[in-house]
Amino acid sequence: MQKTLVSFALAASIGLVATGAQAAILDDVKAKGYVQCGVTSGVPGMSQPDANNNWSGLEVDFCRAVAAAIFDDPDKVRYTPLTSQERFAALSSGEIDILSRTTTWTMSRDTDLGITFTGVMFYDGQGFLVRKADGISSALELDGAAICIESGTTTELNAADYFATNNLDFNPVVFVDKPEVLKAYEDGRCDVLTSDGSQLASDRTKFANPSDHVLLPEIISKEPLGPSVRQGDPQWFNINRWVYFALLEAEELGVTQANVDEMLGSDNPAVKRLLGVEGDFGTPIGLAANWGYRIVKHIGNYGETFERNMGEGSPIGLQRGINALWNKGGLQYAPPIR
Ligand SMILES: N[C@@H](CCC(=O)N[C@@H](CS)C(=O)NCC(=O)O)C(=O)O
Repeated sequence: MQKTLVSFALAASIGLVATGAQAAILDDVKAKGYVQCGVTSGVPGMSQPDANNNWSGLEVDFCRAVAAAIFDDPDKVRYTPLTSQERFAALSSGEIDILSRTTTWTMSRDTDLGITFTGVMFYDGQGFLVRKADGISSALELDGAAICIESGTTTELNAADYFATNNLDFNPVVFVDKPEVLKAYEDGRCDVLTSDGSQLASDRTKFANPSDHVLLPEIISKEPLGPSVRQGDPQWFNINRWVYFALLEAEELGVTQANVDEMLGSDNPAVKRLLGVEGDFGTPIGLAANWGYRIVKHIGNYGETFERNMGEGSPIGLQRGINALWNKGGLQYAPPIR
């Protein structure tokens, strides 16, 4: 009997610890007053600091949206630049609260590293950038080429697969961070730069003469890039997942940064739920009822952040393509808020 009681008490205390752990990240974030967000060392359009260390980009906007939902203040974010190799340990160890850094959702990362992906901010694929002067028109002409790559990436693995599958050789020139990769390519130490297509578009903007470099037509992989969080905290996972969905839902419903206040008076029940005018979808995830309003007020909807950071009017100049909403021919789709 005594034994049963003891084990019950033990189980209960373990249960309590587990429950405490579940709420830990949001509580910790609220207590410290900011979200710690893992980013790149600088990829324009995704995450890039300016001269005053103000970060911007699509992936930065995701962290800002989480801060807006929690604090009604998108500036309550601190940034940790990470190399490809450092990023997962930084998340699993608790050094950062969110990893939002050009990171491809793969099975092993999702199941074997103590982290969980929460959505896809950018559906991407790996491509190749070469000097126009070299006159190369297809990746199949790259036999024996020296290729600049960052280590600890899917990029490295996909290149190996692609060249092996096509019975081609290549000479990988591998670096641990982005500035080294770019410098090596610019210095002519390699013939080819390979990375996620979005990054190649971004990298090109950094070169002295962007039009001297061309993207080859082959896209050799699927690179669903999205934020991830530590495993074991369903509340933090849900917050991150639903912040992403709210960005999409706002776009689908036509709620923008410019009209969000007017939309508070909308008759559309879906708009009312998104903005917290009707129902309370905040309390179950530890947020205020108007968490969706806060996101759109401070960040805008998904389409607005895409256009501002990566879109045709931005220096990166990408079309929406498969990142359009599902009802506009793309893959971006949010389950309903109800
Ligand atoms: N999406 C790929 C590649 C991501 C990646 O880390 N790419 C490098 C460049 S190829 C990067 O973003 N570097 C930024 C940095 O080191 O700051 C992955 O998740 O493995």
